[in-house]
Amino acid sequence: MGQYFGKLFNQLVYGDKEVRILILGLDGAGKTTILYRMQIGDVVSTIPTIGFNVETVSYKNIKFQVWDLGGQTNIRPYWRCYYANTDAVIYVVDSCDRDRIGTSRDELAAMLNEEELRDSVLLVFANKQDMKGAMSAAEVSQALGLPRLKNRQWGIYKTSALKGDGLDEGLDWLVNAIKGA
Ligand SMILES: Nc1nc2c(ncn2[C@@H]2O[C@H](COP(=O)(O)OP(=O)(O)OP(=O)(O)O)[C@@H](O)[C@H]2O)c(=O)[nH]1
Ligand SMILES: [Mg+2]
Repeated sequence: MGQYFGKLFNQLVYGDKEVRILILGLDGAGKTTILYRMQIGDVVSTIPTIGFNVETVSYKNIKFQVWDLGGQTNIRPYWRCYYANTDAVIYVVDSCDRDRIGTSRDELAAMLNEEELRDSVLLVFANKQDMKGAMSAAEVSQALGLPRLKNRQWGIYKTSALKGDGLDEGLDWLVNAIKGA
């Protein structure tokens, strides 16, 4: 019964449309690892992404079209080419990369200023929690300035893409946030 209504709800709200999600964040944060964790449920070996990967991922009866964009400095300016019609952004942070958390905050702030992303939901993954010295979710949240965000539905979850921890919790939040948006 629940499944029936879930399906009906999805058809009513989304029709055949897939939910469009962008995975963004600095190079090496773990975006591609997360994409393939979501899609095949395992760790794949990655190389730095030049351009993008796009995959369709089904989660809780919803079809996501997930775009994973390369995060190197010289290709970040191209992120904006993908912003149109984006339902949610998953912003990935390497929680051990204290030196570049300020850069990550600046890139996030610039992105959230874009008109095309005005209605997009923001899910932050404080990734690499399996490593010693990782910043807590609260530290990452503060460093990114999340508590000061206005007119934005956001959530932060600590994850280890390597171990598969925290991703489902984050995606559950995302599904509810999108349904409620
Ligand atoms: N210890 C640890 N390593 C991780 C985790 N997630 C990703 N990595 C590693 O971090 C490195 C970079 O991961 P990628 O997924 O390629 O990073 P990316 O964000 O896609 O990087 P770009 O494509 O250059 O933007 C790889 O060696 C991953 O195995 C994690 O949760 N813990
Ligand atoms: Mg990548």
